[in-house]
Amino acid sequence: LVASLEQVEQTYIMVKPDGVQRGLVGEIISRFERKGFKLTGLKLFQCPKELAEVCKFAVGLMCHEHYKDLKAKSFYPTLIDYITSGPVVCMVWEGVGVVASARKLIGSTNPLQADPGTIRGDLAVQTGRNVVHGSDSPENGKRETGRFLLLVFKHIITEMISS
Ligand code: RTP
Repeated sequence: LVASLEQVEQTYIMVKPDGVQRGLVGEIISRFERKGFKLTGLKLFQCPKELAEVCKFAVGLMCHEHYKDLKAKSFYPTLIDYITSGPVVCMVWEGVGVVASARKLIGSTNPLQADPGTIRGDLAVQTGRNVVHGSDSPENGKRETGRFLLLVFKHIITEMISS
């Protein structure tokens, strides 16, 4: 009843290539499950680097709208190299207050400043290898979840055409 009175949100969580490579997918999923949020989407995806650089759609899928805002930053090329260096695990999690709560579970961008008990605080040391992404607002949660669904539909349609 409480949940029905409050706003159920969706957030887009992405285990970055270092998290997948280090075998942290289960650990990260487990933290969201134990907190009590609901997993409503899951897909392993690898973005070809050429696509990430030239195709707005793919950059959006992989790097989210706010990465576009980071385009002028000196670390942007490194960020693209990092995010396209291996498969990522894309997820949608649902629940009341899930956007802000997920950011707390994830911890500060710089893992050295992230509190112990958070994913980055416990499992990472470098900003450029900070294991996981989470939407930073309910609006971006909707936007990034929308892109995730497009990615899944695109995959299903490609499979249907090629079979
Ligand atoms: P995210 O979008 O990945 O959840 O990260 P965030 O909101 O905590 O941080 P944001 O400022 O949006 O930065 C996005 C990602 O870019 C990389 N980064 N590198 N100085 C650097 O080298 C630097 N700063 C940011 C990180 O991977 C960060 O998560």
